[in-house]
Amino acid sequence: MQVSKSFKRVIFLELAIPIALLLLGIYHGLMQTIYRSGAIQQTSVAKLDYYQGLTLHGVINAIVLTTFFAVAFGHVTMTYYLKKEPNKKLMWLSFWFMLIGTVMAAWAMIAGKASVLYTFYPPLKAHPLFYLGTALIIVGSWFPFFDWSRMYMKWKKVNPTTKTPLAVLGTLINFIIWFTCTLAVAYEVLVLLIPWSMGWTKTVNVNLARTLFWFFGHALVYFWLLPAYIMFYTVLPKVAGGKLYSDLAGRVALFLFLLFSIPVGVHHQYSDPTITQGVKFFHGLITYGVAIPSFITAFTLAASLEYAGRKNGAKGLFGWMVKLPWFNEDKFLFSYFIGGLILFIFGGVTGIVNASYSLNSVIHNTAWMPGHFHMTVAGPVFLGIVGMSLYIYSKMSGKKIFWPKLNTIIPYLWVIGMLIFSFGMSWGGLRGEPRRTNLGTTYLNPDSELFRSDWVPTTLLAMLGGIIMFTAGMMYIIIFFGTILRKKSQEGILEIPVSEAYHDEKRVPLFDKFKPWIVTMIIIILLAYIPALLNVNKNSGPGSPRYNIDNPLPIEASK
Ligand code: HAS
Repeated sequence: MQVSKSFKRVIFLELAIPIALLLLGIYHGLMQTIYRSGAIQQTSVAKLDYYQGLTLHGVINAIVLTTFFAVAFGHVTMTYYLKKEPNKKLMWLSFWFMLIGTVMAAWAMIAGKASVLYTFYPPLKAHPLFYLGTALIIVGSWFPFFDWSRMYMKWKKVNPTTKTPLAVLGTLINFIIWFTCTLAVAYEVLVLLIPWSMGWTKTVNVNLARTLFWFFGHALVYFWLLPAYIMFYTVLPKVAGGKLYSDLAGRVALFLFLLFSIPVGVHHQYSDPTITQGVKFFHGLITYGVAIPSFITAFTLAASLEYAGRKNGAKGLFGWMVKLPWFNEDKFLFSYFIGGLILFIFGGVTGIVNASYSLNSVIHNTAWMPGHFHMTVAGPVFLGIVGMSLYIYSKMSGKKIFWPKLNTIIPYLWVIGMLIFSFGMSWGGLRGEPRRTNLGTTYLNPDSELFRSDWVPTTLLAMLGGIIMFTAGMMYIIIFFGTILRKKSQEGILEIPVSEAYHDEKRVPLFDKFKPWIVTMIIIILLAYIPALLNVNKNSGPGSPRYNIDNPLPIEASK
């Protein structure tokens, strides 16, 4: 499909800017593993300190990259399937909001005025520009959602009985979740954190802020995941050489995400004493519910891949696995997607461990946690994002991929690094190794009386994994920018592989409209969050003053 120059330009910028920032993002990932292994016993390197680096790592990789990509990919899917480009002015407005927000937050982090990690929990205080910057990124991502909703309604009027394309359905569901959950974080930032960070209010209700953050924070992880799921359902079966096993299964899974992505946030707060057990039980129960669409996805994709393998000539029970295009340069998306899916098997299992109230008390705030979430957000999400960014760029620019052979190997290198890293982190976590801690200055420093020899192998494994991932990440960046620097060899068009459905069930109206699902979503959210908010308002005690990460005294007291 032909698209306008302006459309191309926005998409290229939205893909390339966060990938350029990845240089900083993955460098600080590597540095984390080095600090933690005790290979260095310093609080800073190159004038950036440990927590500054960890904040940059989290914000760039988990907020900036994912949000820019979700918007760019949303533009691409809506345009490709509805055959109409979004409003250009809104596209640019959204881009500028997100870019200015990124620059503001980046300045605050690099200047050392926002070492508050990507969760920015109070009482740690950041510079107001950090909060404003993240708010701008979020608001910038809302504009396209409003425009896509308009485009969709127009399309539906003309095609009332045609099934909404799965990718369009997924994009809209993802942004309904996103819009709803970001309302809570917008309130946290604008009403609680900015006035407190400016010193206009003396204290903040930490528990209320945490609860509002997690209203947003767990839905955020599905906002990361759904673009990858859209690719797995609508693109993967095609590039594997087969068909999507069931179109309806995809719809059911997506609508279940709409119901269950938000009302689970308290599973991050099982250890918060302000929230009562009944509320935690309810959120825990729904957390098991939110695993169901992923189980549906696992079975549907496995069946689709088996079908593809058999179509490619496989025999026997497991022969289909061999007959998939693992190293096919022309179908390089397969390598990125399958790498992500393999990691997600482990990411999913560890997530289900976390969801259990009793098991959670063993692993909460330990290294197990980054072990879990790197196999999710740095698994299917990251590999989906970088693979698809390269694909879209190459197709739309008309440029051939730079170094195609290496390109198919990168995802597997990443998977190997990630499995080693996450194994080290998970093992360490089970032995009590804390997360978000510069272990080199204490527990991994042989001269310290706190030295823990049993954390030596775990942190070394994590560092080895980190080095392998860093290498894979750098190779990817070379290939992405190598492709940008190449000469155009064909006409640039917008094209994404589209999987046909093996079981293309007839249109079920319930799975083709949003209203009943949105109403049910709101009811479950109210049931989950009214008691939680009453709890934190009643049980929180006096509010907290402001703190910086490097000083145990409140800012006012240390002046
Ligand atoms: Fe999680 C903490 C529970 C999914 C990300 N999670 C986090 C944090 C992050 C995160 C970032 O209940 C840390 C936040 C912080 O900084 O404190 N998580 C879950 C559960 C799921 C889950 C139940 N998480 C994700 C996803 C994430 C993500 C997805 C990012 C994208 N998580 C938790 C809990 C905590 C938590 C607690 C808080 C713990 C604490 O104490 O702080 C589920 O959604 C997982 C379901 C997934 C599956 C896997 C399905 C497998 C598939 C692959 C199939 C493979 C095929 C290939 C088909 C059931 C789809 C086969 C072919 C071959 C050839 C082999």
